Amino acid sequence: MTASATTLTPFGQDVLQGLSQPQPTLNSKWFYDERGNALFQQIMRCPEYYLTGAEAEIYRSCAPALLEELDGAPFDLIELGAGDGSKTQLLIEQFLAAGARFAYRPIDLNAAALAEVRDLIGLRWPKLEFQAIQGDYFEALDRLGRSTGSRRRLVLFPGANIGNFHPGEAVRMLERIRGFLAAGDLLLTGFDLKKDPAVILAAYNDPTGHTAAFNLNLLHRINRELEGNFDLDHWRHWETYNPATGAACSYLLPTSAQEVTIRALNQTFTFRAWQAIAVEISQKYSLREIEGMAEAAQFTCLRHLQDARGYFTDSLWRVPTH
Ligand code: AVI
Repeated sequence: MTASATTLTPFGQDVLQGLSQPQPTLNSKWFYDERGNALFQQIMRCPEYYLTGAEAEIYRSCAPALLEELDGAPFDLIELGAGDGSKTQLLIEQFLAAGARFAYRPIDLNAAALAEVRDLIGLRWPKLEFQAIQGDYFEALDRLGRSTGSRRRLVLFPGANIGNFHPGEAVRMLERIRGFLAAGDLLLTGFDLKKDPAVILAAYNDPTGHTAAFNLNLLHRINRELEGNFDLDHWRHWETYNPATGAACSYLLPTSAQEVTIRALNQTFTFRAWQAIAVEISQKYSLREIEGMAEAAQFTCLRHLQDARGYFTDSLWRVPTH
């Protein structure tokens, strides 16, 4: 008998649903348990994973462009997915040096990451108004409430996290964010750009194997949390990049036929040799496509802030007045 969906954790429900499809999938949002977070930190330090350095380069110099759009008015700096907050600190430093008046309100699912950011901010800038909000983006935005327009909002959505959604879903998500903003509010979103496919493939195939370990950790997590018996010696990480669509996709591949029992789901899944489980999309965009997304989500695209190599953009959008 299959475990009833109601008795399962959200992780269990999602795994059951994903692995029961003709094309099995696992959602990459489940990568980030404690081990997954540590592995992602290692990926961000890999020289091949250019995204982190490129965005830090942009954050180091983008404050004047942002402040210019804010016209000296006080504002709330809201960050979706605070991570370790290191890039945002680059921005806060410049904002404070320029005399900007603002409160910093990071949002993250991970309570430990938020506690670290709180400690760091408390140490460096004890007088800065700070509010950490734990939860998923929309739950947390709900708690903050809709913008009344009396105090401007600058929302940061960094790290190319938007790329982990299929393009249609990404637009819907940006539209939802817009629902919490008022005319004149700003959204700064990190997008990884289309480029030499070899550079993109290398970023998701580092020779040290951190990305492979990161993806395979999802099977470990199923074994640990849902009493699965994936035999990790028979699964491989595989990456593809399609320059026509801009989709970089990760798969987990069984090198021989596998029968996997997941006790918490009361289910056994069979996989033929090389039958892929799709796990992650990391969508790459052109500047033109990003401008189209801004329009579709009813924002005005103000400017693209890019790194010197043109690998990455943080695109600055405003909610128009009508
Ligand atoms: C978090 N996200 C933007 C990363 C990316 O590039 O898609 C996750 C990642 N997956 C493998 N390497 C990094």
